[in-house]
Order: sequence, then C-alpha cells, then structure tokens
Amino acid sequence: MAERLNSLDAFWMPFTPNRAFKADPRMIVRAEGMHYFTPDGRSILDGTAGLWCVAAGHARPRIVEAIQRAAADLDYSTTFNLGHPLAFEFANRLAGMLPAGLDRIAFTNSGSESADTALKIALAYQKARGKPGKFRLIGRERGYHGVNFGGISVGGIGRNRMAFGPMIGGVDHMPHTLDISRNAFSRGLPEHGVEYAEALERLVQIHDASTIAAVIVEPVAGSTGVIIPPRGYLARLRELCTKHDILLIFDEVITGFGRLGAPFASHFFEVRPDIITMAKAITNAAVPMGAVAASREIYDTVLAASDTPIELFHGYTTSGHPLACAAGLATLDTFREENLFGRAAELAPYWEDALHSLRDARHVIDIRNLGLIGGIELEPRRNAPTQRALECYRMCFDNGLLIRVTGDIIALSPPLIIEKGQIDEIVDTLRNALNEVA
Ligand code: PXG
Repeated sequence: MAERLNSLDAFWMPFTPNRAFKADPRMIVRAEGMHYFTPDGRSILDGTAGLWCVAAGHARPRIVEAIQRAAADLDYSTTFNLGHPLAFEFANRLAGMLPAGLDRIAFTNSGSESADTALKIALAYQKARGKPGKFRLIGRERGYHGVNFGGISVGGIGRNRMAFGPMIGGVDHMPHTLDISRNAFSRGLPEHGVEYAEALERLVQIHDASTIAAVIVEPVAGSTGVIIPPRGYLARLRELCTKHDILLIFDEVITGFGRLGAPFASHFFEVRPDIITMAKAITNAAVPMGAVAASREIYDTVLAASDTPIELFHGYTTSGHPLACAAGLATLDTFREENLFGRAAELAPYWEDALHSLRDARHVIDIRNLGLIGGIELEPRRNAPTQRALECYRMCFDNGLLIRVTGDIIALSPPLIIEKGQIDEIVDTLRNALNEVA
C-alpha cells in the first residue's frame, strides 16, 4: 500500500514532461514567505511567486486564518440564485480598486475560465446592443489566455493549439510586439514598435469593423516569455478600438495586483479597457479563483436586453466560492497593509539594474523588465532549442532558486515582498548558472 501511495504514476501532470519528471522528480512539501522547502529540508528561493501568483509571499498567516474561518463558517453555498455575504463584499472591494467604471464583477476559478468568460461577455454584449454581426475575436501571436477553447483560439502559441482541432471560428490575430533587433536590452518600455498596433487597422480592412466584437491582449505578455509593450502601443490599440467600436479586453491574470507597481496594468499604462480578466494573485493563489470585471455599460446593456429572467447563461458551480472570497479579502488586506504595490514600484529600479547586470553573462541575447517582471532570453543551443534554458533551470533549482523557463527564455516574477538581498541572490545564482551551462 505504501508503495502505491508514493507512486508518481497516477497524476498526469500539467505542462510537464511527465516521463522525465517521474524519472527524476523534484518535490516541495512546504512554503513560507519567499521560500519553498524540499522533503530533505532544503530551502528554495521563489523567483517566480509560484506561477506569477503568490504576490504576497507564501503561507501568510492572515490569509491562512481567513480560509480556516471561512471553511468552518460556510464551506459552500451556490451563487446561482442565492447569495452569501463574502461574495458581495469581495466583488465590492475589487470594484473599488479597478479602474473607474469597471465595476461589475463575475467570478470564475482560474485565468482560463476568466478568458473564456470575458470573450462570452463581449459577444453577449454585442448581441444585446443589436449588433450580433460583431462576432469576431482578435487575439495576438504569442498571446496566452489559458487553455480552454476560447483562450487557445485567441491565443497565439502554436504548441497550445495544434493537437486540439479547428478552434472556435471567427478569430484572427495581430502580430506580437517582440522586436529584439531594435529593442534588445531595453530598460522598461521598448522605444520601437508602436506601429505594431496598426495591425488592427489592417484587420479592420480585411474583416470590416462591423464583424469584430473584441480585441484581447495581455498588457505585458508573460507566459510566452515576457514581452513588454512598446511605448504608446496599448494607448494606440485603445484609440483604434474606440474608433472602430470594438471592445478592448485586457487579460491581467499576470499583471493584476501589483506586479507592475500599480494595482492593475490599466493604471500603470493609463489605458482603460472595457473588460479586465484576473486570477492568480487575486487570492495569493491560496484558493483557486479568477474574476472578470466588465464596464457598467456592458452589464447594463446585457441586463436591459434580456428577454428571459436570467440575463447571461454562464457561470460555474464554484463561482464566488466562500473560501476563495475569504482568501481574496485577506489578500487585499495584506496588499494594502504592507503597501505591496508601492513596494513593487519602489523596488522596480533596483530590480531593473540587477537584471541588466547580467547583460554580459554568457548566452544572453536580451534582457527585458517592467515592474517586478524580468525576462532573460538566451541564445538557443544549436540543434537543441530550449535545452540550455532547461539546464539553467535545473542548476538554479539545485542551487536553491526557482526560476521559470519557456523556450530559451528565463522568466522571473518574485513575490512583491522580496528584499534587495534576495534580488541579489537571484542574480548571482543565475549568473553562475549561465556561466556554467554549455
Ligand atoms: N491569462 C494569462 C495572461 C495567463 O498568464 C492564464 C490566462 C490562465 O490562467 P490559469 O489560472 O487558467 O492557468 C494565464 C496563466 C508561465 C505560466 O510559466 C503562466 C501561466 C500559467 C502557467 C504558467 O509563465 N499563466
């Protein structure tokens, strides 16, 4: 029986080379603050805040206690046709911190569900305002909006799509904005590339604005290897969407909750989309949750046009789950009390300098940063792309640092509680790995 319990066979692990992992597993049994701990008690500095999600650091007592209390008070209640106070309280708190006017909140359980929910709301809105012909959804090359069918359809990562059939119809893509030839080693926003936004104008020429419902982009693309938007690009996208009566959706699953040193990327860039998706740090990832914020105009229009008592036929069994709402409220309290968004903004210049000190390390062809996000792109090993970054990942882990790699790009996104000395530790460990790896 013991053998059976310890077997690694049954768990089909997500986005993981299962055979390689199970042959040589890395296990984590505990986490606290900036660190994970292995079964043999080694500490691993978390350079990625889990997967961009543990913004306040691990196992924060306030959040743990809130979840414990909530589980004992009300383990579950549906939010279909029935209310519980924490869900309303949390929605109100989120509405109060989102950009003005984006204050109607739908709850989901993940970023993927948030992306699909946002796309469905966009379509329902266009239909409700008498424009059902506006059905097209525009995403972007290298975009990541989770793994559900809507998200992979508007998403632009080939590997995430190719095994899964024809995708949803009526989707097109703009080009991504990564342009190393002109922007290598940019500090913060790259200078060149605002004109990539004009791709939307070209898509309007092909499809006609009367067929386009919405554009969805990550303000900073994370998953695909940290792509920082060129200066002026997001504002230009907003202009074009307004000009052509197209909804703009910001997928803020990574950029929400302080990652850029402001509550949302929308604040940071001073660009207001019509819909914002969230997940990850919304509960510090202590309980799975996502959310979609829609403008009041969208909400009012969908409600007013409805010819059935239920206005939007969409929702999840665990939308607004009490444990998630409790974790979310305690997370927002922690962010506020510790001024973590302000802290991220204050640390950003130190973070930038530290990362760019790796410019001369071996294999590095680009370094990108914004807020507490960092991307380090390596020259791929000849005939073995991704291998060099994977070996770096392994070396860092063995030396007590968790990083994230995607292709030949190292992505960093530490908890917002990181100390300067820990930033130095990340950079030193990385420098050693880069200089050692073949
Ligand atoms: N949108 C964005 C912008 C994301 O980054 C999702 C949606 C989907 O969220 P869920 O909760 O369904 O996973 C994401 C998720 C990485 C990495 O290594 C990034 C994500 C997920 C896993 C790994 O960069 N982002």
